[in-house]
Amino acid sequence: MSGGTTSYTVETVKTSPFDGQKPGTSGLRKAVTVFQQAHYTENFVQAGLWAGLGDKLKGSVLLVGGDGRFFCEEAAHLIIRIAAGNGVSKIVIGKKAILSTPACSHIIRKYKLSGGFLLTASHNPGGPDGDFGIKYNTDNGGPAPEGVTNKIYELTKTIKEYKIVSNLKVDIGQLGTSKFTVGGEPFVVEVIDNTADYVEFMKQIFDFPAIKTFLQTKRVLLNAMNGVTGPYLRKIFVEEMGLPSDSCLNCEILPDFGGKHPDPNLTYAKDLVDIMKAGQHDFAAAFDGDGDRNMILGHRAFFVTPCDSLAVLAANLESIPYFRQNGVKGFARSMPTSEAVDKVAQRLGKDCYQTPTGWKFFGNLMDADKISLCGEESFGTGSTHIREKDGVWAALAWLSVLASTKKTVQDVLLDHWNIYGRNFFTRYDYENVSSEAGEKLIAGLEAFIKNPNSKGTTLTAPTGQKYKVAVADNFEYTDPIDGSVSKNQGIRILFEGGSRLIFRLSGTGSSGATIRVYVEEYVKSDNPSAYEQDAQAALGPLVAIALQVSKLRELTGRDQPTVIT
Ligand code: G16
Repeated sequence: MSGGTTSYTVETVKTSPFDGQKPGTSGLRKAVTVFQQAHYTENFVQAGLWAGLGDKLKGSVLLVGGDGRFFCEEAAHLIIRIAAGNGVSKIVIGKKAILSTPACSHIIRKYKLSGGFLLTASHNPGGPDGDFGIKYNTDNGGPAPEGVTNKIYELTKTIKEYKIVSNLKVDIGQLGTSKFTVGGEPFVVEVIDNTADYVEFMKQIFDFPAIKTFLQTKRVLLNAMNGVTGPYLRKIFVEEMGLPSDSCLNCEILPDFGGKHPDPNLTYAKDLVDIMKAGQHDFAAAFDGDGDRNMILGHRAFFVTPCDSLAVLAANLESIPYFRQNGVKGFARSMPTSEAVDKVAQRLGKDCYQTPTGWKFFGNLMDADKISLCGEESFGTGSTHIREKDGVWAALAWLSVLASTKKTVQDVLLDHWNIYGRNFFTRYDYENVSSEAGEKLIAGLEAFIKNPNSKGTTLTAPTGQKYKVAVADNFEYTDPIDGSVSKNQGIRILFEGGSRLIFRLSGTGSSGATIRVYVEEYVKSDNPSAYEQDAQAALGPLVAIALQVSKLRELTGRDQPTVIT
């Protein structure tokens, strides 16, 4: 492939700012129609280049990859043209702009690229009426830290022009390298295979032959939910591990994810849960649109909460060659994630860090070698192998644990609770609530935590259980590596005995507000009849207190959450 000898000229296009281009928990996510407005995507990409690369912009080498959702290819072409206009020397891009988020992180690190643009709204629905998203990742392969995302936002508020080579056309449907001359300087676009680098990397991290042997006697289902993981699942589980092709479900990447919500949880992956309930399979995993989230199920749809998944992996990392070779440092979890992993850290004598929600907060800890494994209640699990959470990696990690312990998923969990006790955990999501109701709810809780009488007060559930407030605050995080401070990261009501209620507004929605209520109750290991209960039954009283103290029903008019996980 080659762009020929034509010399291209850079144009400077006049523009004006758009409101609301503030990156959320993970990049800018809006309706596709918002991104399709003239200059909207261009402004954000230009601001991303300035903020992300500063004086290293000229001559930089960037990755572009996306989850295949509607508008990905158009956005990729725009990024190529704007990058060319800004003196970027090379773009590395997946064929048809397709790369999973974990693969993007790996490729940036492996080839020592300057950074990259990830085109995804993750688990949000896609299609012309769905959502699109753009995220800038830095040269460590991870999401840009807040310093950079804040700078992007500031730049989008004052942007007056962007640079572009609007007539530059590249065929991104074919592997190979295209060379151009832009303003007298060389500009290269390299289209790479979607899965090769990532699959190769997984083979270095895990013991593929051991997993393959284990899988010979097991029935397994892997659900790509029509997101980006389909081709990765086929390569790894069908071609490498020899599973029958019908083990991998919904593996065709669809621009609208088949009209579904590509979010691997009990609500949006209910089809998989129902198949698992029939009892024909031993293990299942599902992945989100861009492949960084995972849900793990055992026989008869035994659900592993992401919090427990993190804790179990932390306790069993020696099952995985990568950790046997590199050793295990500390662990980290986002604040709303249950304290199950803390208990493993304590027993193993490791540090355990508590960060705000958002994978970007783990980056510094990983780069400083403070942690080896981290995770979030929002179905994210990952390690230092890259700087994003990694769905397929998590499934392989679980299969490694099962292969080495020779136990079922349920028995792994029962044994874990028997040692550490159980942190019952659930999250209630109220999606698409009005922004006003969301803000009022947080304001009411702010008043509760600021009231000096709240600490020490006892809250009583309608069923009589009592919980005494030990701490009530709005979580603030000081990054132990760079000292940066992130305030207002979620209302915490912490009770004596280790139970917790957390309230936050989601930072990944594209309109209105999503209220998240996180509920956790700890039961000690000496009480098997308590820790073997159904989680929703065990958490009922605390959920009732959460609804009371937040006045959620009154403020939102909602009787039921949209999603319970
Ligand atoms: C993103 C972030 C995660 C975060 C999740 C939920 O995940 O990368 O760190 O936990 O959003 O955030 P919120 O509660 O603010 O909606 P993803 O998979 O959407 O990129």
